[in-house]
Amino acid sequence: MTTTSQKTVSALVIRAKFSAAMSEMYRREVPLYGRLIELVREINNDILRQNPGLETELGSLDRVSEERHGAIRLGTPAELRTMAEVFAVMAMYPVGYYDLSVAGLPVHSTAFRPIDQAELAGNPFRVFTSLLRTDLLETSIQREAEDTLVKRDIFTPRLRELLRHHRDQGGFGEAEADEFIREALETFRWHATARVPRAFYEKLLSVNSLLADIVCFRGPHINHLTPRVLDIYRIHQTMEKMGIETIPEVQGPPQHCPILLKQTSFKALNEEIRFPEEDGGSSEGKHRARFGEIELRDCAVKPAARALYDKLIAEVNREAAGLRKEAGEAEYRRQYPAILERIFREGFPAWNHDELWREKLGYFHFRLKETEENPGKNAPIVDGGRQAEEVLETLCESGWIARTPITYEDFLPVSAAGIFKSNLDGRSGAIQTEEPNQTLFEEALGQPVLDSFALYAKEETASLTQVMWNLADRGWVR
Ligand code: OOG
Ligand code: NI
Repeated sequence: MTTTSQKTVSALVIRAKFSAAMSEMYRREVPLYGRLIELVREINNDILRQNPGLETELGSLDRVSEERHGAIRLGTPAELRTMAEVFAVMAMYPVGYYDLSVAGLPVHSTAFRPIDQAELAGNPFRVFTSLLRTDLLETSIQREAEDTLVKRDIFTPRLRELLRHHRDQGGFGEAEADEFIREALETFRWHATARVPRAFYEKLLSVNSLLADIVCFRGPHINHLTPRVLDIYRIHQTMEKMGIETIPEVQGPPQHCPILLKQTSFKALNEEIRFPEEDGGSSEGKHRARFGEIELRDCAVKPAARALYDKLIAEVNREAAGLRKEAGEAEYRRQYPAILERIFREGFPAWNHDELWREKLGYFHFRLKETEENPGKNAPIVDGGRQAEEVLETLCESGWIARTPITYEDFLPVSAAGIFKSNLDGRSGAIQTEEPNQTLFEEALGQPVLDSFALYAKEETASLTQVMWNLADRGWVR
């Protein structure tokens, strides 16, 4: 081993650099993305200036404005497995299973993301990663798609070598880390030349446009990169005013319901591409894949609240779809926010963080304050015989415990389906079988996906345990 004298670069540093490099590449590929990043920064700056306490609650402006997720679509189990290794180098692990067959799409997905509190606080970069489901295709198309996919390698030979080094050495030195970032980035790059003739592309497109997007190119080009904004309605309106073609509705819970995730996006660009033809020449065409998205992240919620959210959003979509059919797109766009608001006002019981806490619907992080943070107040003396829950309640009320919502770090299948669908080519067909298959996904991945609820619960419990330790430590328990 030659690297003993070389310092190992942490997963966090590699992830932060990789996320920045990806952002830089996407900014060059899709200039509109660069403009949105600037807008987001301005809005975030503004909001943090007006709400001084917010910065510590959410992390610094730099963290919030650096924060983003991307998305890719892979073709084969082998690609998914190697991708999982690439992400593991950056301490990003598969969390959750998302079934998109319910939306007529031949993919299922997971999100690779950091899972540890310190890793998330340092840089929460995530990648929504989908895998083609050839099991939902007709046998002849299935065979053609698989035959085409097996002939490509989406990873550079050097990246494969570096992954082997990482396995053997358990880490990267600085030069290797930089090389890893450069080589891994190649997998996410856009290629304006397809790998297949135009007729084949169009055949796949007529089955489903995701199928064409996945099978016909050299790699799984990053299809969007989403920054985190602190006021999603403001950016949605700004985008509309700028003449950017947005999706008609902000996806997610209503404006004043501070849970989960809200998202808006601009529609996929129709980009020029070239097809190699069998006669040795080439032909031209257009392809829709890459778009822009912005999101707002709020409090993670417990399973019961999540089930309620899913039920209400399904109701909203049913009613709104009816309206769209009867009254058309413009009316749908105009009335959607009111439908969303009404159905949630009737059905969802918590509209601020205090209510989420009281109703036991949200996940929270607790911290015992220092005496200097409560000048002039006596130390709270806690009766050791009381239930932990009561102690917690009292200390929160008396201002000795700081309670902050745990940020939702994952995605929403209904929102994702809406975003996928708004970006399909108009010529796209839909898949008819609705059928989740998590086992198939996990077999492809070579490992089970992690349960996000368990991760949030663990984070909440760890902070409570810490509070109890600190109380005992300071001699405040009698
Ligand atoms: C992924 C769409 C889902 C999100 O934020 O929900 C997504 C894709 O189009 O590949 O990114
Ligand atoms: Ni997204």
